[in-house]
Amino acid sequence: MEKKFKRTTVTSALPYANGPVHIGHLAGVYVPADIYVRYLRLKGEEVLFVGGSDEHGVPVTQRARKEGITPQDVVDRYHNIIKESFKEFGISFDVYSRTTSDVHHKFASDFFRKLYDEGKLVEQSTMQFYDEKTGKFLTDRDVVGECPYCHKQAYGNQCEEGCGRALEPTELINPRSKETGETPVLKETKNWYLPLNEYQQWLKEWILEGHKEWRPNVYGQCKSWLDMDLQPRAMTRDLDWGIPVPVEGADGKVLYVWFDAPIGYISNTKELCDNEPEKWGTWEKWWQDEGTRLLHFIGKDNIVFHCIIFPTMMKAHGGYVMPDNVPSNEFLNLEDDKISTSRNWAVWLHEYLVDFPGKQDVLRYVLTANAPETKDNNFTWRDFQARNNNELVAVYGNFVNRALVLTHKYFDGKVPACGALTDYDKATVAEFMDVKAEVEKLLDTFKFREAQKEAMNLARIGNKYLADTEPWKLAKTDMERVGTILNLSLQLAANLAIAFEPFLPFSSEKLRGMLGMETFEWNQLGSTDLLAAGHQLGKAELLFEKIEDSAIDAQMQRLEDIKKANEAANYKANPVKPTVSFEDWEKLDIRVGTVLECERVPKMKKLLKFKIADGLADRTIVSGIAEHYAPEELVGKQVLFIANFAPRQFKNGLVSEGMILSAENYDGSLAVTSLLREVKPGSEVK
Ligand code: B3M
Ligand code: ZN
Repeated sequence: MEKKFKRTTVTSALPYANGPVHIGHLAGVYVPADIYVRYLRLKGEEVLFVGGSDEHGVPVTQRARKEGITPQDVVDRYHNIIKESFKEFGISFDVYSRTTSDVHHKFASDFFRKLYDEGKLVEQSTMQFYDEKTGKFLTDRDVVGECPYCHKQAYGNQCEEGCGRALEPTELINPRSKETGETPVLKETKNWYLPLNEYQQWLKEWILEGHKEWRPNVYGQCKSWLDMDLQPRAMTRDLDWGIPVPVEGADGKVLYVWFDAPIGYISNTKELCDNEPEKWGTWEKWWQDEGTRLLHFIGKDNIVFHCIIFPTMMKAHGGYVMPDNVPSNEFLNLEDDKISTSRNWAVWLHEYLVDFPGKQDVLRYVLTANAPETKDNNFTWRDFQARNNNELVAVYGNFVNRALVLTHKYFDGKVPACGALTDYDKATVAEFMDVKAEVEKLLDTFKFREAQKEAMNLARIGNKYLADTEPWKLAKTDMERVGTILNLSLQLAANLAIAFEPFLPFSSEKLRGMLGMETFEWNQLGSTDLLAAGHQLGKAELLFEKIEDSAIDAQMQRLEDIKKANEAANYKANPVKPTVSFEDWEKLDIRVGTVLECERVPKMKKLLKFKIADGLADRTIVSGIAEHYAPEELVGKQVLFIANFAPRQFKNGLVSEGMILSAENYDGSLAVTSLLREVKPGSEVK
């Protein structure tokens, strides 16, 4: 990266405080941002990492409504859960605050007021959807209906399930109120708009000409926006949860959540700087100084807000630097299915920590290995296990462990002296110096997946080196050579601790302790002098441990259960068949029988053979319910059967004299019908 900046401000999208965070959040935004920030810090660069909770907006009010609590209750609960999850996963924010803070309310309010006073906003009366049942205007997300472009179900502000387009609620076909299902009416209301159209030319030059290096997905989305005519966009809303619009006559109106949320990055910075001015200086330094490079880490559904709307707000306000890059990720799926909070289809971070305590780095590793950088990607539990067992344990952990254990064995845990290097040693050193340049190049261009893969190559080089040189075989004959091999191996292990710090901070910290390294910095990477001869190593411990099948099976079972619960919740009965006459019904002879015997049929795994007392004689009925009942469960029970069903012969000669009635559940499971009260066998069902 050319050095034209003095410092970097890194923001990561403020998650809505309406629920806990899951692996999709971590993979899409927080892990990559954290890797980048840790990398810069390790290089000794001046960097600020801003996070926080987005506590306004309709998702919060929707949750409150569902649970019958206040929006403030909702955000208090989830802000704390989210903040704790991030801390547990080592997401190293310099500040993590919230948009309900006083500092933020004032900052966002002042920001709006300045735009208003300077005539940068356009006042417009429009017809807005209004729910007469509740007496409230409906926000964009409170209205649902059919997308006019792709005809999928869409929210009033965006077609999330379908084409992804931003929408106006009035564009929806067949709009309905999400809360009441009522068809809303249009009612006049006054709001303030940001005239994006006036900034279109500037945006085109700044992004389309000036930032061709942005990721293709980001650049492409911007281009498709800027190729259309931008429209003024309302920055206020008729709603009672949010920051009151600081203008007379604006009662019952609040700032649009996408107006106040990105300002949260700035107000959170201000909060930090006001608290620790000696350490951080002024907030202006991080947002308005020409020497500051601004980066927004976000998910793909936030691109337009960070590349078009927020920059336009800052441009209209004046004084701010523009984002230099917006590394946005696509989405992460879970077991080939879209992650969804409402369907509970997610791996929640706070739950992961209970199931896999101390394994934060494993998840970080797997999420980076599958980072959805260029396209949607997929998380599976089998892959999680395989990457842990075959890469972290077998490659990284194994190499480090061998280097340390051998040193403890042959040199009492003291770093042996390095003798003359063979050509093979030199080639190995050269190889891992290449890795450093490669990892840097990839990190500088936000290619985290590839960068981590390269870092892993260091461990592969180390493993190969030990396997090829076989120091354990030389221990009887040439201790000096053994010393050289282990010295180089330990230097490599020390390099691994540095290279992996951005990716796997907990493991790096542990490894640093085992190697007895005081501190390290990025620029030492590639050095073979990180550990002096004679330096005492700490105790060798395992960096990673194998994950057993049972742990993965438990996770798969959990997902299976969730899928079932969702299926049950979504079950819709089949439409009713054509009407039958009374005469038709009378043709069927349905009777009650008592099960005398019941047994499995050899070689026919679906069949049970019944002996039924039907009041006249005993009859044999064969029924395909063996996968749903154990034979002994049914003996002695009364069942309903069709007595005049034409006898059916099975392949093995068995003849069934009737049919037992069962109901088919939503998931295909069968339940045998029975009576609420006992009757004589042979009783007819009428
Ligand atoms: N809360 C949307 C989201 O979580 C929003 C991001 C705000 S960033 C300023 O996807
Ligand atoms: Zn659509």
